[in-house]
Amino acid sequence: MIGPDVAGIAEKLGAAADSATAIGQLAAETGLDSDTAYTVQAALVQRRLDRGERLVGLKMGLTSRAKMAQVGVDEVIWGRLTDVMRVPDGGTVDTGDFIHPRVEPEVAFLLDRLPEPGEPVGSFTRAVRAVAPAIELIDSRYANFTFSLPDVIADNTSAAAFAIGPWSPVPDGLDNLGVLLEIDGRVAQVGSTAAILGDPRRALDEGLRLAGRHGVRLRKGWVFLAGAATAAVPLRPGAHVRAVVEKLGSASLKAL
Ligand code: OOG
Ligand code: MG
Repeated sequence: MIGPDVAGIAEKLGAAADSATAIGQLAAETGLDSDTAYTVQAALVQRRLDRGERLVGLKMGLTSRAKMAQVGVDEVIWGRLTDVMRVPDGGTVDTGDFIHPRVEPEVAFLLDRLPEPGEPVGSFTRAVRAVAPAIELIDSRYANFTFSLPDVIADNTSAAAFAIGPWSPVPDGLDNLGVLLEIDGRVAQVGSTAAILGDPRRALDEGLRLAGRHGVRLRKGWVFLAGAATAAVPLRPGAHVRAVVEKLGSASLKAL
């Protein structure tokens, strides 16, 4: 049997991102399942690496009920981050580079000594050197930000840009810190890190396990986004965005 055209789907998604033009969903018509969708994701990100981008980390998606409910997909997913997606803390993004950008508050980990593939994380403080508040800018390449599970996996889990606030040493507890997303100084979303799989440290176990299934090894020095604790909010031109995580401080960006 001939399977879905992995290279062709990756090319369509890459062209949609490059031209900031939405496309229709592809999984149903091409018979794409979640496993093959990760192969499409690898090809889509390879397109970026081929033009000189570097892999700098991994992001988790749909690790909170708020996110699952917002997009109507209820499985934890993961995607790849490259250097070009990183915006300096306090930096500027151009909304014109994206289709329908949304922002969400995240907790970032700076990875250190990780277990061998297949091994559990074991000591979190060995695996993670530092933690930081972060903002993820997501931009589904599908029209109306609407997708199935394989569609969003193939689309590199809507990854588009991210900003990371100041790094802090790993605090004693990460499981119940208040999270705020502010737009122009007004609170747009409120949550707790408890919303992230009960404790964002679990996101790392899930990331190691799920990425490991596809032969992807997390690296020392990589950034790891644990997944948003709240729903995402549309990013409008001119907006000042700040994500605040209790004990960790804040990350911010401005939109043109
Ligand atoms: C998928 C990406 C989800 C998160 O933090 O849950 C994600 C989407 O919502 O488009 O990044
Ligand atoms: Mg996210």
